[in-house]
Amino acid sequence: MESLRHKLRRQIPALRKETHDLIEACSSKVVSQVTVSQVFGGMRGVIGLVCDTSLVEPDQGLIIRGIPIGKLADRLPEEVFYLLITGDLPDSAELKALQDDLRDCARVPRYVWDVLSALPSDSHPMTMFSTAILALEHDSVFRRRYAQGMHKDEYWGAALEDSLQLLAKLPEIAAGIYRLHTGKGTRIPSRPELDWGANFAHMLGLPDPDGGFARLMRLYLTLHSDHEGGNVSAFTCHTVGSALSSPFLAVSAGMNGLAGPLHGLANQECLHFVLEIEDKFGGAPSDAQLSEFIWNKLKEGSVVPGYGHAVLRVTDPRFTAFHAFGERCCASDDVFKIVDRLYALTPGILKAHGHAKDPWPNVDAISGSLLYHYGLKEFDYYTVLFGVSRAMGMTAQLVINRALGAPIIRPKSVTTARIADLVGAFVDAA
Ligand code: NMX
Ligand code: MLT
Repeated sequence: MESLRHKLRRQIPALRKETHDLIEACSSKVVSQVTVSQVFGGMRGVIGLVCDTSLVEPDQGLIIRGIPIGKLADRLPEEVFYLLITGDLPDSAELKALQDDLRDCARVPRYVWDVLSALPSDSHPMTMFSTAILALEHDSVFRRRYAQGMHKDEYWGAALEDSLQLLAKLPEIAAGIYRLHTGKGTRIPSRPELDWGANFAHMLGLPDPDGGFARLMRLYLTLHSDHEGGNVSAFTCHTVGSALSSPFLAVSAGMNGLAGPLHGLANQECLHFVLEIEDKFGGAPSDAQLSEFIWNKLKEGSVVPGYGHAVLRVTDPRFTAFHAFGERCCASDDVFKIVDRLYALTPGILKAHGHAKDPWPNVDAISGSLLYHYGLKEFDYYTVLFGVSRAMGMTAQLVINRALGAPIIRPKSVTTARIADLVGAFVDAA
């Protein structure tokens, strides 16, 4: 049986050669052009990054190493991490070796809890989460070995050690934040014999008589694991990591981007939106009432949280996977019913409104309703769950980038006047 470290050590020379040969053979070939609207429009659609862990196709959604996310819904999150980083699903021995590795480094140092306890208890859970990751930088193997003069061919190995240390600790840290933030009581000791997702569910401490919440948690962690390289958190992590900042510094930075309402925090915003509807109408409203409510929000200049996407142009397959789960476990729940009716009505309204390029739901439109059903009702915590999962994609991308010797990120910016100059437009210099 081959460990993850050995497998990567075997794979990396071929990966380096493939990339090197492609650049040698085609270095001046054009893959993308940039228009003025893209320069001013968040670089939407500009191909300027490579990410081999996953790809988001506008008409299909997330594809991890060639496998559509819908086909991975029954896989454990650890299996998906292995797939992201190596390109292969693990066999049972490889999976066990990875799970053993994670168990071996799961203990969270005391100082992390001291730092978290020193924060105001009403700090946003994402602030706590990002701070805890930053604090762990104290023990970074990458930083220590870099200071000792590590050869650049070995960067990926040190980045992998830090990544495994981080992933192993995240469930306990995130569950600890939940207990601290919600005042639900002391931290619940880990049950290392469980898989990563089930152990996390256990440490959150919600009643789970039939194991449904653990199943949801595994699905949640699998579906959110990666979304190619250009989303705010992945791109931020990549940029910070490209300065050879340690994985802890890079992932913490990525989490700060995930904490924004147009990115990962949309799941919190979305449940808030659904509960506002439930509260206003005393339960699930009629379609006419719901349409009027959505239109009023749009007229007030708000976005409908959970709808639209910078890349997708169809219903997010992660939404579809959660929807199938919800239909099995909570179809008669009012909150789920509202989410369901929003799905029936919002795309048509957004099309008629005519602003959003993608009127379809993304993953955040539904995830909260399922958590809510299982009693996880503190919706300002939801983005932390997203973060635990997304750390897998961020670290997988980072390890591969260090293996490929990816250079420091440094695109060129110019002034507005220079853009005008470049395209022959007139701009008033005053
Ligand atoms: N509700 C209302 N208006 C919208 C929505 C929406 N859900 N989505 C986009 N628009 C508007 C957008 O504000 C923009 O308005 P204006 O021209 O007045 O500036 C216009 O439509 C064009 O935006 P797009 O090009 O369609 O979207 P963009 O690529 O810039 O942004 C999102 C993508 C996801 C940021 C945007 O669709 C949005 O704000 N959605 C709601 C928040 C959300 O669900 N975010 C979660 C993303 C997924 N995640 O997990 O991170
Ligand atoms: C994500 O999962 O990162 C989001 O869907 C946002 C994105 O891809 O831009």
